[in-house]
Amino acid sequence: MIHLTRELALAHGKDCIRANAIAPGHIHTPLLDGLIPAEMRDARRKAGPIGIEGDAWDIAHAALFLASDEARFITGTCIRFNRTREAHHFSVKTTVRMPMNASATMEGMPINRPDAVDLDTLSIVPRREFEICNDLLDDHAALEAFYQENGYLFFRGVLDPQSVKEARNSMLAVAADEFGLVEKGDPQARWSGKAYPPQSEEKPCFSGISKKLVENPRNQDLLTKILGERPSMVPIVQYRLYPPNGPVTMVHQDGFYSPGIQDYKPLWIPLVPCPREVGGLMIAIGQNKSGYFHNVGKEAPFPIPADAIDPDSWATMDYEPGDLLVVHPCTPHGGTPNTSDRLRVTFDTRVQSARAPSTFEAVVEAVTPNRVTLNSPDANVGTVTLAVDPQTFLRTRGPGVRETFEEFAQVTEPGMRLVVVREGDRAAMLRMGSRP
Ligand SMILES: O=C(O)CCC(=O)C(=O)O
Ligand SMILES: [Fe+2]
Repeated sequence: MIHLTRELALAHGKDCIRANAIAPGHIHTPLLDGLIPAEMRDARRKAGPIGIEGDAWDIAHAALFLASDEARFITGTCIRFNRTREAHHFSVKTTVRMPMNASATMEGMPINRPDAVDLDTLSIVPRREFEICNDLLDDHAALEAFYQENGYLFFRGVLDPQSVKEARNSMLAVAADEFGLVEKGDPQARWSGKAYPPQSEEKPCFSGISKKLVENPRNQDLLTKILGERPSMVPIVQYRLYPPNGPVTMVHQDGFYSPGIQDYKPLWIPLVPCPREVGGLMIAIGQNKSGYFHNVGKEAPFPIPADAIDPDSWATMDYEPGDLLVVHPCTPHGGTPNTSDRLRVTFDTRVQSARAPSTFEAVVEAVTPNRVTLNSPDANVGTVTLAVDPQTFLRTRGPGVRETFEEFAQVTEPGMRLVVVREGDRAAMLRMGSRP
């Protein structure tokens, strides 16, 4: 509505027609009398910063003003009423849970702006390109400095070509056999017209594709240079087979969604040519130094406000198979739309120190209300007992289902395969294993 209002104002200003909008929020009207309980009415009243109940007269006076000659110079605006939340007129949520312990890694305060307009990923037009970092590979200090300063590293044609081809073939085989997205054996990956079902990115049919590529000896050498030590794969991978005109990944910061840990490097890997029309990843260069932009004043997944990120910082590239984009956990990034007739075939994975991995797969051995004993196949981890506390991010039953600390001991059973993030002696996250 706000965009429509602005467009109308721009289009018809020359005809002396003004266009303004009113966003009422929580307003009590005779229609609601008896429909909503008194407690809800009270909560709605308290939810606003002024703490009084708005009624239809408040809206009418605003409309009268906007329509009057006194408002002759006002067009393309929106009057918002005493609100703390968008579009949740009947939901009275009294608490907004901070995801995990994000505040611990944040500079300053989290963004808490219940009335902010959300950033629309599709409205972003990246105007910059990346710098190519290949010549920094042999100077780890320079590489790390570039990464911290700019929030990314981009390398051209560095991954072992055979490993990339194999990963592409494996993903295209899944695309054909599991999802019917392409003809079997079509290296062009021309799209069949079928949709990629939501939440398919971690399906077991993909398992092992990332591991094979990451463990290729030439890629291991490359990743050792990038990490400054031997790498191991974080067992969380998203495989993406994105058809034309499908949904794009909304702008987010990976670190916001993973508890505490910052000692991993997210990798984004194109397996087919991804020129602009096929789409790929765009990132906000240098915006990794301002903490998290996610708005905790909104519902999960806490969309970033439209005005939070410098619009001139957005960059993307025409990607080729063999390229590698390393994104900082605090760098805002999102997908760009696929407007071609081909599939966008990419995956994103993460690497961490092999010596002291903070994220690992493990099988639950024993559970108490505030402890979990885990057995990891990774010899660097072995068997560990970790504390579980109310800040532990618990999602042991699958995507989208979060458990409370109180439920933990009931829903977590010996034998469960989990992905664990450890922070010293405590579990920062326990998440259902995904066969990466
Ligand atoms: O490929 C995409 O659309 C999103 C990738 C992403 O979020 C990541 O690599 O962390
Ligand atoms: Fe991401």
